[in-house]
Amino acid sequence: MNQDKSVKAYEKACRVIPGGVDSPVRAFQSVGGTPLFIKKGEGAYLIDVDDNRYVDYVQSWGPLIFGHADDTIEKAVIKAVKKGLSFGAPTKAETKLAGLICSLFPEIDKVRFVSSGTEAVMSAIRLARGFTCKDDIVKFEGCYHGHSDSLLVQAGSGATTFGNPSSPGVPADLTKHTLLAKYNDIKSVKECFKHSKNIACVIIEPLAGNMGFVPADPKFLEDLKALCEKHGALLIFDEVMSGFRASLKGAQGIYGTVPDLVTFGKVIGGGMPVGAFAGRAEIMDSLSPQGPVYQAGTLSGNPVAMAAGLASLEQLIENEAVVYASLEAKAKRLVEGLKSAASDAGIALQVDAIGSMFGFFFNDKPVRNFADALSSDTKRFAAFHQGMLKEGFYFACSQFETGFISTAISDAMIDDTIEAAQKVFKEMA
Ligand code: HOZ
Repeated sequence: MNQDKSVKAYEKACRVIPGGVDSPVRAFQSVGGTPLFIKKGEGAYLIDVDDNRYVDYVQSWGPLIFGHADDTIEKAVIKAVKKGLSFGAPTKAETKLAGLICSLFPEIDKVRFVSSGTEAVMSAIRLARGFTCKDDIVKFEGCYHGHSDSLLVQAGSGATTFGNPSSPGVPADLTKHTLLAKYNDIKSVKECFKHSKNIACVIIEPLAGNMGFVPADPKFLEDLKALCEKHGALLIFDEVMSGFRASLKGAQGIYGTVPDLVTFGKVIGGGMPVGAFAGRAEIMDSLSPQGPVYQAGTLSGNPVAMAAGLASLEQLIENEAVVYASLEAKAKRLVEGLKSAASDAGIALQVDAIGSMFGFFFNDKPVRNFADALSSDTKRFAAFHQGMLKEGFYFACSQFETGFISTAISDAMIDDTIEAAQKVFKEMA
């Protein structure tokens, strides 16, 4: 497979962009080779600047649940673009999208839109602190909640991929308010509450997607909720990845545990930069201008982004039963096929899939937390990634990320993926 043009494009990018990329994981450093430079996306496929086609299991890291350049979303975006790109003033589209979200989640009264998942989480944390008048927060090792200062502590995703789960440039004075607990381990959370009487909130990815794909145990989430209630702390679900992905109601729709605040991103913007945080009116009304907690953004609720989000969510709501059942069946078909192909080659692979999210670890033991995830064989992952790329299949370029199925991916494509994986696993063994 010729990737010369991507290699050249990367060299050129490295001269003017740090590491040649605008988000670290994209650089392919942990899997080797150079990143593909993308010319366009078409349904299930990514097409690079050398005109190679790949079945895309990354889907822009989650947003593209209907695949690339979905017709309905594209039309909605073009219609909105023609009316103006940004106003910095309210539009009815914001109210409509917020209303749609409130109608889906009975426990959500109000929503505020921002431009990214990082911003959504950062704002939700400030709101939780302002509302409870407490300073400390609890996060879990290996969970990634964007790159804001207080949350870049033992973080997953790129931070883990590059072996620096905590970043220089974040003053210790800021992170002293961030307490760490162990995923799926309620005792470690109890320890945090013993240690501090000043905990504003506990934030968790209920389906962790940034240390690889690691679902929470249902009982663990229930216990977490009870513990937060007991101590007067808010429970925040970071559903930037799992929102509208795991099910129409995200992880909440699967587990039934209701958080106090929830953050969204990715699918909620249908491929445009959108994030949101949401919750009960008594909490959300603490936000400025109604309340004292300040949060703002010129591009928040951008009309083009709202149009894409609406087109995406309306399609999902209309086709809920068909879409999610079929996405989950495909995700399971893929991971079960990968597992059996790996096992035929004598390679241990742990797999999981919920809704349209999936993950696999080169590990002989089940992965339930960050330490387990870190014990996976990243060299094997790199070999698999390189091999699959040569066969025309694009997986996330780190062991510590999640895969996504879009409606554009067919059973036949999945079967081809498994066939290619059989070949790659044999070569690896
Ligand atoms: N941290 C993102 C995935 N969890 C990667 C985003 C990107 O590189 O686009």
